[in-house]
Amino acid sequence: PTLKDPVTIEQGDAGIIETSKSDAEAVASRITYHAEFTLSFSPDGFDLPKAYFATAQSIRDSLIINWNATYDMYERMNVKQAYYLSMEFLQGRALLNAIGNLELTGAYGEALSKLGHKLENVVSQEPDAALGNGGLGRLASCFLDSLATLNYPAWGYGLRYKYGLFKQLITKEGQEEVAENWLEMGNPWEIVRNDISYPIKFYGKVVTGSDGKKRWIGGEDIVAVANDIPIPGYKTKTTINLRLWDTKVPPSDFDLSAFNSGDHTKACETQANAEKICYILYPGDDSLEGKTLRLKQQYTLCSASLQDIIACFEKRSGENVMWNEFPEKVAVQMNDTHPTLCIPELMRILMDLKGISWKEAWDITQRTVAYTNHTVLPEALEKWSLELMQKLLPRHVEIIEMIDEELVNGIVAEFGKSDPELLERKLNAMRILENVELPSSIADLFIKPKDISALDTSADEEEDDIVEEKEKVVDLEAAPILIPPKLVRMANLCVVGGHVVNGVAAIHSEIVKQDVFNDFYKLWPEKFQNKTNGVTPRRWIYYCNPALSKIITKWTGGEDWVLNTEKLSELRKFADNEDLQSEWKAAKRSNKIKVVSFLKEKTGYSVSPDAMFDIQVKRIHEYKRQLLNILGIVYRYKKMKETTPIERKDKFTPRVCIFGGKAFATYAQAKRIVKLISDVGATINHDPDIGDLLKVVFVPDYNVSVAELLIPASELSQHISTAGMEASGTSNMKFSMNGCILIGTLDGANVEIREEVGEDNFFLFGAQAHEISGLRKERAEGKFVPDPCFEEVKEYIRSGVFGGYNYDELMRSLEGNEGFGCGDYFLVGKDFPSYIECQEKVDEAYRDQKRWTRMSILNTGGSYKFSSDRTIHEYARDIWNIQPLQHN
Ligand code: GPQ
Repeated sequence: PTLKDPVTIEQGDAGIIETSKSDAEAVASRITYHAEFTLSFSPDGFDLPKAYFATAQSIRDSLIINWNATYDMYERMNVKQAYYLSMEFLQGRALLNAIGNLELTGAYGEALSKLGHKLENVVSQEPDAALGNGGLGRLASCFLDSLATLNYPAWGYGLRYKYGLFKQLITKEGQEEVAENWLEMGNPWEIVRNDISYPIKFYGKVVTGSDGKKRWIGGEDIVAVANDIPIPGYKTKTTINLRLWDTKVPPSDFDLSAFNSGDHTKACETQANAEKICYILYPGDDSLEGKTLRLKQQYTLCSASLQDIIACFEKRSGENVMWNEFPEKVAVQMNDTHPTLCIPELMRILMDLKGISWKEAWDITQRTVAYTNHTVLPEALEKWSLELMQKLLPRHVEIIEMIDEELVNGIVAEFGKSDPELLERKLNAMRILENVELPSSIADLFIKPKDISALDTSADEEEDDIVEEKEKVVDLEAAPILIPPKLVRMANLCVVGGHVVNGVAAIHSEIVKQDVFNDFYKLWPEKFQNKTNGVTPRRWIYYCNPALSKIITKWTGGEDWVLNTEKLSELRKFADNEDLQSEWKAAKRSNKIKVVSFLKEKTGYSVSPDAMFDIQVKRIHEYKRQLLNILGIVYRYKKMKETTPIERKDKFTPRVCIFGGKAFATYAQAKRIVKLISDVGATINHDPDIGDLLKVVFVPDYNVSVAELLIPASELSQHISTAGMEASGTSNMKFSMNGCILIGTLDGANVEIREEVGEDNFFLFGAQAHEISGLRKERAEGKFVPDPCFEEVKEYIRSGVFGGYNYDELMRSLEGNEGFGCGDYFLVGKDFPSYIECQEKVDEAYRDQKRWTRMSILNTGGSYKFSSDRTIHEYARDIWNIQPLQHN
């Protein structure tokens, strides 16, 4: 099976199929061909890592054929295409998904076994592509899967980070972070396109040419190079593209004379400067750190992607480029505010490079871009220093200032000048620029002391009165004056510059309209939409849970549920069927047994597969309230210790409580929570009084692949954020699909999941979103009286039962009235009693296994709404206006 014995191939429905030999033989010869000629291994007896690379290379051939066919079709048909811009794509592994989507699982399994390997061992060799932090990045990846599967003409654009999300170690100190060099062994999926690259500029200055046109010159120049990752759809030839940009110094910029004169460091400096832009995935998750590098990353994504999109539009337009038709061919979706610079960048390109007027460019931009909001946490709404942006992107700041000025004029026109207070409130809420003086014609309306920002030294110093004012105030105060920094509010720019703003779950979209962007909503109600998130049923049921998939296929009468998720609802009518129930339980048990070995291997702890698997896996964040979960466990443990051994067995349902998730490296409170969980585990898991009644395990380095193992084995999962704070959540959907019952608050997509699966099949507790501000106020006024059980559990932790670490600071955050770091902002104390009570109901329900299995079946049967196929159809119809395009 080498070049002497070439493999003849033919296009099947979704890939290459060997004609003259059996599929498995053809596949085996392709694998050995790649082992020998692509990777230069000896084809005889290659080890597991090599088997992975050769297998991936062989499937990549099929993907490339399909990728090219899909691309050619888009070119030929010149249809409207959507572009999903995201700073994160949390792809996970690709091999099993690719083989399965091409319907070659059987052939590959057989071929690999001929070559001495098991398919499942080969696929687990692949490192996770972790170019994302959590939900937002994984959503982007689920969307790509649905787009390809549903044959929508669409691409993803992102950055090719050399180091993905850090690897998490759990040591005696708690969480430690290690760099994740996922590309160390090379990446068989990427196709480097050295011929597709675009110039990117930073710094420099703006000059006006003799023709009156603005030009951005000087500064630092780099190039962005395309790396394409083919994304195969399920059972379709459509293979779309995830184009990831890598940054390099322009070829002509290498400082040869510096190198020749011996200054090697200087010669390599520009190289390193350009390359470091794509070194690391910014580890921020729902947090904001203003860093030049991050802004460079964001601009690189926006500029390279738009240049590419525009080049494609021009090419497909031929001789006659009609710019006003751009929005009829292009839809750009901004995944949160990270790609906001798309707006001024599109304006810049259209005006400065294509000679289009402001008015027309603004119309085109607005009709092209749309914005998805993923959080209402105020600290996560990105704001950039105007000063930093001015230095790095001077032309964009001019454009943003113009947009802001037009907005201000629009607000004045709308609200008039008769009520200065109302007008001022509107301007403060809606302006893109914060702490930046208003044009004097408008500022004069407000009879107030001069705007503090006029004191900024960067203000126009030629105006004597301002300088005098500054001195006067400084004298009067005799203390340093805090000058509020001038900021650019990216979310406001998105709302103003895009034609649609959407939230990611029904309750979240309401909060977006009624609270976060209420002033905009009142002005432009038609801009606001909801698009409840979804997850791909391919990765999150079909591939990760083959045991359950077989049962679903059997009881729904075929595999079409993988594409038509509504078919899952047919399971409902068999929820009480004893045969289904016993098959269902057996599948869950076999998945649990896999997790038992995994936990043993990763943590050393032995757990029983007979206990209830109770899981909370997600980024560690105070608002997600892992602390509530672990306090509940400690309370349970304390009660167990207070009970006689016989009573204990009767009273408590055995549980294995599993946690997983990464804390942002500098988020001290989140790291304390990780430490507490692992300390509690260390004590309880070694307590002979407790045995299998309770185990607590923190799984290190939670990622997509670990999720694929844990979720199918879960029985109870926790989605217990303070109501109103989790925009949607997406793991809740994955758990429910896999027959796991949720315990949760009325937050994010929990609300809709509960509606779909039925309230009897969801464990609900806690305060509701509309009550939260009142409850916080009550606390701040010192009126909240915590339940004794809450005081008891904190006291127990403080007493040192869980080792020598001082948990006082962590416990104090749950006490007091107000302030950062105390005052229980996330209302753990308020919800604690109802959480404990609800957990007792969980115990009771689990003791009745028939009832539990019924609830489990009804969860899977009620989860079909949460397929990302449904979500993508809605985006395509309501925001992008794109149609599916099939290969014939
Ligand atoms: N989300 Cl703004 C992230 O994972 N990272 C972010 O930076 C922001 C949001 C999540 C959000 O917290 C979840 O509730 C959502 O389910 C998820 O985005 C996808 O919409």
